[in-house]
Amino acid sequence: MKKERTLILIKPDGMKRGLSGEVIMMFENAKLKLVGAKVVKVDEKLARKHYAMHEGKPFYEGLISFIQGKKHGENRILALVYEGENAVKRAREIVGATDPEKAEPWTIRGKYGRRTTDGEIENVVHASGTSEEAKQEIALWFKEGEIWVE
Ligand code: FUP
Repeated sequence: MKKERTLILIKPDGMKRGLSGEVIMMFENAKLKLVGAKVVKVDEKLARKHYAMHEGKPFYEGLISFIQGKKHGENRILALVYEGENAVKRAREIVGATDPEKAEPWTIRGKYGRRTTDGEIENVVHASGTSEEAKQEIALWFKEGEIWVE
């Protein structure tokens, strides 16, 4: 088993609804180790870099606006880095499917995510999809000295 790191973002919908404690508790219960945490105000440049892979898709501009908190009047994001064996896959299991209506009911998105009446996804958290993605995303959101090392 390989020890790896993954990036979790508690998005503006999660922050606005006061769900950060619930989310952190679910990762603590899974015994993933918290090694980085900070509140970030997301500007457009960071939003576009983070979601570069979705550029051009029909939901892209909505996503850029959403992640900056423009839809919730809440521009705080809590960025977290977790470490552990198979951390990327384990975190994705806790987070659940992208579409909250398809996410298992015990996952974060299954419990707390929703689709708005316009059909937009508000799924509370982001979790890196692969180990490679996690490395790039952690480097985007955190400076080197901000991550805990033994
Ligand atoms: P995930 O890795 O589960 O966060 O999902 P993606 O990277 O594929 O998507 C990022 C965000 O884009 C999702 F959280 C919600 C939004 N999205 C949509 O609105 N519609 C889609 O069909 C896919 C993603």
